[in-house]
Amino acid sequence: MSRLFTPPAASQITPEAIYLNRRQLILGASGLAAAAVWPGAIAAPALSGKASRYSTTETRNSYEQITSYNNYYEFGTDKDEPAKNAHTLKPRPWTVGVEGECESPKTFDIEKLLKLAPLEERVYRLRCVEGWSMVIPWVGFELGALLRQVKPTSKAKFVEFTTLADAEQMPGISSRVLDWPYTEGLRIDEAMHPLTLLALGLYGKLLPNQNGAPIRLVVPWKYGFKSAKSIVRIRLVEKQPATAWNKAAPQEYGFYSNVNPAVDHPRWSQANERRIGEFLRRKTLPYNGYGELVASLYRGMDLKRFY
Ligand SMILES: Nc1nc2c(c(=O)[nH]1)N[C@H]1C(S)=C(S)[C@@H](COP(=O)(O)O)O[C@H]1N2
Ligand SMILES: [Mo]
Repeated sequence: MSRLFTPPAASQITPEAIYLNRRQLILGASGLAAAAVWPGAIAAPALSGKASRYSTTETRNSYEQITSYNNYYEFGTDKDEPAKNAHTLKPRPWTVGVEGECESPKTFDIEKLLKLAPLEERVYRLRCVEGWSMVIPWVGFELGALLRQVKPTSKAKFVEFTTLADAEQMPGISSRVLDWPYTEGLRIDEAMHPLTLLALGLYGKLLPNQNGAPIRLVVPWKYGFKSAKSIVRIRLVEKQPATAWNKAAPQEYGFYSNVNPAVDHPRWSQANERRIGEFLRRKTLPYNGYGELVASLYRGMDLKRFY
């Protein structure tokens, strides 16, 4: 079998690294839905495994909460609309182009990624800039593992993510809340950070459409909008890329968007948050609680200016 991912050196293999076991199939709720839309589509693979050392031990939000309270404006701006409308998204066939400032640009087929990428479960906090948060058990692989496959050049200083924008599949595209397609960006060191994940599933099942099927970014120390859903292109670039939210309201949404209780959004205090399912608000932590792992990336930067 050809390999998309160079096997890690023996010393790098962690006990928590888990691989897709294709003989062990379960038909979860999302698997049944997928099979109904695409006859012959693969069932949701079982992706359980030991928790990663990057996982939080906080109580997870339920599958029901994670899949029914969403932001995915391509399917409507109300929290319940993506779950109602996203059945029209077709996550197969699907490819992700990885290109730009690199030696060997490649187009990755989603089925091959599912079979060959070193999948791991990562339980992360997700903090939306609107002031709510959830704890979500993602299944995915490190973005850095994919980027290394295309050999970034020294000019690759930033990464731009472009997501699907298809009016036929996405009813929300007809309203101009954002300049579609939804694009996002990271600095290259943020993109290569081991916390930065490309998720293909959650709760051991393939991603439901409303959560960004078939592949979405997860950057847990940044506000949720950085975690772009249904990605079709990843481009290594020299200059800081424009992002959809920054274009829409530059004074509200900066490029960095690190979770920061000390810097308020013009419309929402960022000092505290409501965990979905809880009543009392809790304090928001700098970098969403991941400061020990990521604060060094921003040493010497004025976080009020680079919000
Ligand atoms: N393409 C796309 N990606 C997106 C969004 C969107 O509207 N479109 N919303 C973002 C926002 S604001 C948040 S908080 C998270 C929500 O992810 P979830 O619904 O899986 O919790 O997705 C982000 N990714
Ligand atoms: Mo968000």
